Amino acid sequence: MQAQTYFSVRMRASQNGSHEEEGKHISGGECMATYHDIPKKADALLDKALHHARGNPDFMQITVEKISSSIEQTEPLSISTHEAATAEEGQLLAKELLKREGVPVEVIDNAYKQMAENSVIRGAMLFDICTGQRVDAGNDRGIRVSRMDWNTDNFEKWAQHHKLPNSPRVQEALTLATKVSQHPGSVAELCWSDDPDYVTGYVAGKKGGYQRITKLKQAGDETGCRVFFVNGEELHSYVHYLEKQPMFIQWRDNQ
Ligand code: PML
Ligand code: MG
Ligand code: MG
Ligand code: MG
Repeated sequence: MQAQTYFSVRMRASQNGSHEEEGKHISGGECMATYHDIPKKADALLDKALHHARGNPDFMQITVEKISSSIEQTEPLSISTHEAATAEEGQLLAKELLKREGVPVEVIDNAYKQMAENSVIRGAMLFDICTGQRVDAGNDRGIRVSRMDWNTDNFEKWAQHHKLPNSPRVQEALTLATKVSQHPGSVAELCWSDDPDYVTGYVAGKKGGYQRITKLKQAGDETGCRVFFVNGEELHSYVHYLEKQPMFIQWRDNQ
């Protein structure tokens, strides 16, 4: 049990009404804070939502909840970056990397087909690699991974060591991908941003770690993707892990 009490702080913002009112999703974010740090962390989320390339929100919700369960701690996934000259080249590589993580081709194809049909999902779609079927509720909410964070000082040391940009976006994405990958039922993740000005995405998995691909879509495209490929998991406990199990990422900075 950690000595400190932590709080989950999460934000979602939309335009033309709330998400429930079919508003356009603008931004979301999650972190964990001590009581003392809640104002600072909530302010960072507020700032993220108010200055977003997808537009200005007219609905925002920031939720603060005390965390009662003990917080796990884990190392970030290993990282690599693949240069792609075009989105087509990047997408071919993404499919290849998913295959290497053990996702069957038919399941990858089905996921891409469903992605094209449901382009506005806010959270993640879940696909079972045994049946190829989408196994979350199938609505436009998807599953939202929550209750994770990576101390910024530690992240900055990690970024410097790996000669990567000191970017909150990479920090958030690698935090999420690491938490997801930690679960024994997770096989792989495929993600790219719904921000029109950000075209780098990644495939993450237990074999290859966090594998960035520098171009997965055209600039200006507001269609994002987040898919988790799972291996025959009991869904209720898997989703509970994604939404509720608190986790800190901590890099050993003695290397
Ligand atoms: C997002 O912005 O929603 C996801 C970004 C994924 C890629 C981050 C990176 O490694 O550059
Ligand atoms: Mg985003
Ligand atoms: Mg954070
Ligand atoms: Mg704006």
